[in-house]
Amino acid sequence: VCFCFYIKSINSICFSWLHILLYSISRSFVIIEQTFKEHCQLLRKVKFEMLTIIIINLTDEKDQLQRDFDSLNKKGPVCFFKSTELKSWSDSRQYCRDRGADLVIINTEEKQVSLFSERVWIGLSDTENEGIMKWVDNSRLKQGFWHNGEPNNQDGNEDCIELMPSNPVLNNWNDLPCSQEKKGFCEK
Ligand SMILES: [Ca+2]
Ligand SMILES: [Ca+2]
Repeated sequence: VCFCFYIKSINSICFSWLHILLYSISRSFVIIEQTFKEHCQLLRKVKFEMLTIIIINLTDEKDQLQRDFDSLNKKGPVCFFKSTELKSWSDSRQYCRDRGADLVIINTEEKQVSLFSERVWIGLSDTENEGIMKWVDNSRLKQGFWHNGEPNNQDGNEDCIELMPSNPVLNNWNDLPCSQEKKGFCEK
């Protein structure tokens, strides 16, 4: 009887332990599953936010490209050419205007290129007010690509601007007397 009782007790203890073990394992699975779900949700949220940022950036970029495209279409293709005769700044400007163009306006670094090998008039001057440089469309100069020491308004008589291609491309403007004769850098 004693022996049987002992066996029954052992069985009972083993069963209880087994029950606890199974419960622990199933509980662990539940926790793992829950943690996995939370991680997935977090990843989905982060991915969604990143995609939203990318979409916003791409939309901004698309809008900017559309604006640039519209602006180019409005202006049409830009064409540069050089006058064929040596003339004063005003006469060079007239030469350009007679051909549906004007002296060039260089308001970006991209346009500050040396297309020609000789010195040419550009569409910039301070004839109206000394020291206040204006383009031929009456806009004020914002960024200049001056040669060292220029503009110096030498002898108080230098109001028209030339481009000197033999100098570094971002430092080759000089003011000169408007009556000097040069070819004009025209933009159509
Ligand atoms: Ca001047
Ligand atoms: Ca000068």
